[in-house]
Amino acid sequence: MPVDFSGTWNLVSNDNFEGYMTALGIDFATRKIAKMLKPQKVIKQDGDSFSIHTTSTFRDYMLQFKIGEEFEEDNKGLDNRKCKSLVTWDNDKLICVQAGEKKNRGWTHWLEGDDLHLELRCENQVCKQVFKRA
Ligand code: VLP
Repeated sequence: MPVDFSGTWNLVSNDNFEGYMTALGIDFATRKIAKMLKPQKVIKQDGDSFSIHTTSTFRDYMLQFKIGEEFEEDNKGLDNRKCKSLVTWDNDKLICVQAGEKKNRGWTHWLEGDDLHLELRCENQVCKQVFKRA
């Protein structure tokens, strides 16, 4: 039985989001707003099908995927770059590789105790986010 990420999660910590956003080429004004946000994630997991809805007072981002099936990701409202994205399991970690213009782009989700962890990677920058159940 794989782990179940389903639920509503609130951001409690966000290390080096600034570095990650800069690597993505997000402009200064947008970064200033974005780093103040406390996004919420609503994750639905049904077998190999996932939806991850990240919401905030500023912008929302909806991602839907199936494990092992590459898809076109548009990153609309984020950096708006298109990627070929692929999510796979690595033991109990969910790993996404976002192939495109930016090197080393992707993310990893895992559960640790009662917390949801997210590592966001772009080029040489790593952002570490922790969420608690709402
Ligand atoms: C863009 C970069 C902030 C900053 C400007 C807008 C949506 C894994 C994955 C599912 C993400 C979140 C990416 C955040 C990139 C910010 C608006 C913030 C709220 O999550 O859960 O897509 O990639």
